[in-house]
Amino acid sequence: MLDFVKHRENLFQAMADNSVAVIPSAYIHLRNRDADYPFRQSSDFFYLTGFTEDSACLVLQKKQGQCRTILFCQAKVKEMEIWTGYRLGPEAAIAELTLDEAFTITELDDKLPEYMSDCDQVYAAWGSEKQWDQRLIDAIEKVKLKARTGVQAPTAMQAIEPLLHELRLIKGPAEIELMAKAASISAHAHQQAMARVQPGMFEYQLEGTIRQYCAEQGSRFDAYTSIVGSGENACILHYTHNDQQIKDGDLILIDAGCELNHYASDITRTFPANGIFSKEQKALYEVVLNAQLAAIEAVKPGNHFNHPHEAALQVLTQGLVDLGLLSGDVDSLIKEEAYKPFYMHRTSHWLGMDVHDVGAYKQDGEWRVLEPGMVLTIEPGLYVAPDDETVDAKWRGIGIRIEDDVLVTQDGHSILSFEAPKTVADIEALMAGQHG
Ligand SMILES: [Mn+2]
Repeated sequence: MLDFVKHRENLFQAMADNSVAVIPSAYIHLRNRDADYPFRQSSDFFYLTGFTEDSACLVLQKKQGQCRTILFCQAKVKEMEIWTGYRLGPEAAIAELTLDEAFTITELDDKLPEYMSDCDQVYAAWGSEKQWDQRLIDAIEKVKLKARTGVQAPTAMQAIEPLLHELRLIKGPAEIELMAKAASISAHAHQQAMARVQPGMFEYQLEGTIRQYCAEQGSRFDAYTSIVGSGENACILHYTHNDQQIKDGDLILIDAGCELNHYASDITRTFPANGIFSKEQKALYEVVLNAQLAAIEAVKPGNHFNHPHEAALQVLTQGLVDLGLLSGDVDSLIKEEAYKPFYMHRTSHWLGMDVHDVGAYKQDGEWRVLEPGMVLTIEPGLYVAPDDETVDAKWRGIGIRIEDDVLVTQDGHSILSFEAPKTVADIEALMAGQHG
């Protein structure tokens, strides 16, 4: 079970005394006319509350060592609930979410100056959303108006991210369990896609296969928009049109992962539409796979965040030279970034509640050292542009990426997404079983 009270306690501990933190929920965004996008709670807000409604705001006050948790949320209004569904309401929220106080969201602007009075600092995600910046500044102004009554107004606007996102970067046991489950569901969904693909299908139909499987396994939403790129589309890094017909002889790159109770998975696999890699596809695939394995080996406590990337670059560049796509001395080619036309992105990002999760990548200008509880992706790739005249025509239009979710453990790492097949032999065997 996720322990939201514990998350708040950890944040309180990091906050300076005599300070207030303000963390708003996410908004509902309009898609078109009266239709909204599906609502997704703000990760920061959910991490501290477990509350999934919109139009809410969390206020944490630490004053003379005393910590208070206050929630503002939508009032319980029967007529509104008939249209938009159940609301918890402030009264029930206190016990349900273990709060000290709760009010309706319409009371926020009146109450905020009270909570800020005689506090020195206001922690918030300053500079993220103009309306909130203005709202908080208005509240500070209201406190200043009370100066003659002896009330002190806050004197510092502090970024909440360094405190809160440091906590989110190190995952606890319940978070790791959720992420492992999400990764397992997604890994099996990739297996389903491999098993069901047929030349002639449209990319979005394979996308549908993945979503349906994840839903059957208890995931309501994807962690991000799935990328299903066949043939040359695999060379477009963030391809999400997913509307082309899959051809015999294509490779298909699928970058898809489900979200489970606000925790993400992020897996990429590349496989042949007809179940058998061509000679060129296999040659490039083996290079990417070996780069990925080398990068995963570099995930361990004490190594820094960039170690896996460096390991991947070494193998990828060597492979490009061996296959004749580049020529020259490998170390010089890496230094000159000669690999960039074929590998233009980085190897890793943090993974957590957000697919590109929070947490600093560098500390004091140095790549950060990996610690147990961090989760990162390892996702090298090679992409040969369809119009790349510098290489033999047989390589053009091939795009490959292999991505796993890797947890840093005490003595190394654990691959959360290990159930998604990735060797040529395993993929071809799985596909042969289903096609034969
Ligand atoms: Mn990724």
